[in-house]
Amino acid sequence: MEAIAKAHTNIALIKYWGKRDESLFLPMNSSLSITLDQFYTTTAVQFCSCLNQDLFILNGNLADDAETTKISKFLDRIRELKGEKIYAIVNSNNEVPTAAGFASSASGYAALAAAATKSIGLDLDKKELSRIARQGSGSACRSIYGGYVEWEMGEKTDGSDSYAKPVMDGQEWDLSILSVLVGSKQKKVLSREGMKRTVETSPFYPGWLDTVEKDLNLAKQAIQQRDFDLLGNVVEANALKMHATTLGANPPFMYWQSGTIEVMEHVQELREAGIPAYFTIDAGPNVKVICQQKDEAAVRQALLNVKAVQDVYLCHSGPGVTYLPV
Ligand code: 2P0
Repeated sequence: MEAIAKAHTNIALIKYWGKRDESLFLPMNSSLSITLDQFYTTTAVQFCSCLNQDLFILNGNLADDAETTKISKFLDRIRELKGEKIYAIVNSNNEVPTAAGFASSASGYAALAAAATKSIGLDLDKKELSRIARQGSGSACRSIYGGYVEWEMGEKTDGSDSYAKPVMDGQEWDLSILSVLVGSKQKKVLSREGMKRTVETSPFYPGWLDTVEKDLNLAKQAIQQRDFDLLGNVVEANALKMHATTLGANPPFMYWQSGTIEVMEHVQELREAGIPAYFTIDAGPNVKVICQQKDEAAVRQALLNVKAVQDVYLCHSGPGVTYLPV
C-alpha cells in the first residue's frame, strides 16, 4: 500500500545539543521547539515485494548511493519492527530552501517515519512515530507534533522513553518567526559531528548540561504565561550558550559568519528601540528572529535593511505530521 505524509520543520527554542547514544539518537538534554508553517517535506512510500533494494527519489531526482544508504538504514528499523524484509520506493519533496542552508532533516525523517510505517502496515500512534522519527534525526521527533513541542530526553538505555510531547497548540500563542538568510556556503562541520566533538572535548559542555534544564523550565513557564520577554531572553541566551560550547571544542569551530553577527546586533538594536525581538541560531550561519505578530512587518523590514541579509522568510506556528490522500 502506498502512503503519503507531510511534515513541517521545527526551530528549537531550547536546543538539543549532544547525544548520549549515537546509534539510538538519545540526547544528553531535553529540548523545546516550535513547528513552522512554511517549510515542509512531503514523502510518498510504497513497499513492494517486486523490489530487491530501496529506491530514493529526492526532489524529482534519483538520490546518490550515500543518501540512499542513509534512508535504507532508517527503513531497516521499520522492517525490523514489522518483521518483514521488503523494500520500498521513497519519493520525497522538500519545500525547504535547503540550498539556502535551512535544514530539512527534521521534516524529512518525520514525514518518512509516518509514510513508511503506514505503507508497511504498522498502525502507530504519535508517541511511537516520534520515537521512530528520532532514530533518523533527533530533531525529527519534535516535528511529529505542531505548535510548541518538548522532546523529553528520557533515562532508559533502550530509548523507549525518549520522544516528543505537545506542550501547547501554536494557535494559542501565535508568535512570528522570521528565518533570515545570510549565507549559503556549505557547512564546514555538520551538526552531527559538531555535537559529538563538543560533548567529547569542550570544557564548556558541562556548563551547558548544568543549566539547560533550568532554561527549558523557564521557557515552558514563559509559554504558559504568554510572557514574551521571558521567553525571548531565555531562548537567546540558550542559543548563545550552545554556540559557546563549540568555541571550547578541540579543534574549535564556529557556525557564525559575519552576516550572522550583523543580524544579532541588529536584533539587539531593535530591542533598544523598543521593539521586542529575539534571535536564535542553529548549526549554521542563518538566524531565526522571534517577535510578536503586531511587530512582524516592522521587524521584517528592519532585517531586510541589513546589508548581509539575502532574504527573510516569515513563518508562524505550523501543524504536526499529516497523511495526504494517495
Ligand atoms: C535542535 N540542532 O535542537 C539542534 C540545535 C542543531 C542545533 O537538532 O544528528 O539534524 O540527526 O540527530 O537533529 C540539528 O541536528 O541531528 C539539531 P542528528 P539533527 O534543533
